[in-house]
Amino acid sequence: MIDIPKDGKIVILTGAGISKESGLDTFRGNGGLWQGFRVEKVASPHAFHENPSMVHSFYNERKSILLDKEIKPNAAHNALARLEEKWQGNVSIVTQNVDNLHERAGSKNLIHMHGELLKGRCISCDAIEIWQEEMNTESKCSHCGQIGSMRVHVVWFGEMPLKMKEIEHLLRECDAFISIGTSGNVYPAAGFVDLVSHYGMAKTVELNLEPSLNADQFSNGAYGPATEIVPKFVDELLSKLT
Ligand code: BJW
Repeated sequence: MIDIPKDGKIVILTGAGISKESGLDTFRGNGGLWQGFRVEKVASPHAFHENPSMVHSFYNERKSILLDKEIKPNAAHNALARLEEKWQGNVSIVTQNVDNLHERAGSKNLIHMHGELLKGRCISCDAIEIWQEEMNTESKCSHCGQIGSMRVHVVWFGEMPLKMKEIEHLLRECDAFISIGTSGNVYPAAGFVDLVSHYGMAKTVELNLEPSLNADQFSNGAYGPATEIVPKFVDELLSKLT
């Protein structure tokens, strides 16, 4: 159990592990490959330039899985939404996930630092729009009318993650930083715990199936499936309020 003020500011970083038990694959565990490609080979501007059809297929397939009615927020997403609703201080979620399970669970204070799978972006005019259907090399931007200029609105390797200024501000100000279901392979997210520790006295907690690459940088850790350890952690935090 961590000791933070009842009205303390909590920042939660989530990764693919929180959505695993909803039926979405992680990137680096079993099933972390797509048709034999490592994610680095598909999620990059270079891959899109060389083979846009392959990259569109990768994201079209993931979109159709996310839109399957069997895919729902799980007990971990629900617990974080409950924490945001009941906690007396501020709770912010910074997710690396491009799925929409946090918002479907009811989380409101949410930043998608690696973008959103169900949106498209025009590389010609930069307009962003909801895009749930398949995208291909003939897709047309509804803003500027350009054909073939649409890409999925996600952040690939070598691109700047979204809302970094806002995230850095949250990390600087927080009383507790909780990292859930992320392997610590990908920067800048993997460096957040180091930043938080550098900035001040915030408590840092890792909740994961197994210790991540940077587990030793956290002051506390609990290990197990997200649907078990996240609700338990949230219940413990909320029990401080009664
Ligand atoms: C469970 C569970 C259960 C399982 N319950 N848990 C050297 C040093 C520093 C940086 C670099 C470097 N070389 C290159 C870089 C930069 C590069 C990078 O980090 N590369 C690494 C490979 C080294 N980063 C970038 O290019 C980023 N941009 C950037 O750095 O810009 C410059 C900059 C400078 C300064 C400040 C800011 C910026 C962009 C990164 C974009 C990443 N994009 C992807 C794809 C997004 C679109 C898509 O979804 O297709 O994002 S890659 C992929 O990895 C995806 C994820 O968000 C991301 C992180 O993965 P995550 O979530 O950690 O998943 P896994 O699979 O790795 O781990 C799952 C975890 O769940 C495991 O720990 C399991 O134990 C756990 N788990 N089941 C609980 N049931």
